[in-house]
Amino acid sequence: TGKGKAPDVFRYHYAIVSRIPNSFKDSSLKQKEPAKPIDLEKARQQHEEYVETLRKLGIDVLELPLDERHPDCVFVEDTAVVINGTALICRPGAPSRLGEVAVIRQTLRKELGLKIVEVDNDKATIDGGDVLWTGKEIVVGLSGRTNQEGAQAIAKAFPEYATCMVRVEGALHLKSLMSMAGPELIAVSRSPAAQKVLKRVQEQVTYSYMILTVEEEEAANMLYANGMRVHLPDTTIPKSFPIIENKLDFQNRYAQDISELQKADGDLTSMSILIQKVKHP
Ligand code: CIR
Repeated sequence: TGKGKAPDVFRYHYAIVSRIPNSFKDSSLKQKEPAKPIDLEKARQQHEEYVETLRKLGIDVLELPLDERHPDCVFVEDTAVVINGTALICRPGAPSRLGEVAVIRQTLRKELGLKIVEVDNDKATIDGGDVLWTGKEIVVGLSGRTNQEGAQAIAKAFPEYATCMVRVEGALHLKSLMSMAGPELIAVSRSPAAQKVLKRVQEQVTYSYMILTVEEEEAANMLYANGMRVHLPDTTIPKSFPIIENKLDFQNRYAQDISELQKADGDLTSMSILIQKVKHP
């Protein structure tokens, strides 16, 4: 089966991922107390499978070497927002993660030739996990990690698109609660926390979107690229899996288990930065 048709905005050529350091096991940030112990070998295996899955989508994956000084470095999504050839280098809201951006900046600039934009307000914090690019506009979650100054920096970096802000509670990031599951299609769970934030999104956005309602909160984070979806497996999302499986236009899809990364609050979008091919003049 060929690759599905996707509008150009969701057609990606490259991805940046980062390998998992040993420090991930004990020193990565975790919301849940007590945290479940992480099986490092299994985490690495799942990450390798994730990379393979990205390759199956036709994406050329750049794997950065692991960085022991940054236990959360596998969650590259939080370090940069890349839309349409421009990369905004984030200022992650967790102080332990600020240093992760250096290698990402370098890679985006030198290896991928993107236009780099820096945040010029040192009060601003941004985690890329709070930035939902719908293909038409940008929704920024104001969370424990991303503040108003951060949202303003995003709006300034991408003046060609409308940017709106929504308050996020009860989740680490906006994209822990919703994600794009197709062109003009937002996946979101039935959970009260997710529905509350969805309502705020719908009040703020310029376009209207279709909604795919799933059951488990973590099922709402999927990865849509090149006409295909990557979602969690039935072992993780038993109630939502049949909903996803039965969607007729979801023929091209991959189930990817990331259970060990979820223990550190990772999700499918958090482990890659997706990038379109830049047209050099
Ligand atoms: C953190 O707390 O920053 C990491 N342990 C998890 C970040 C996950 N990022 C994301 O979903 N965008």
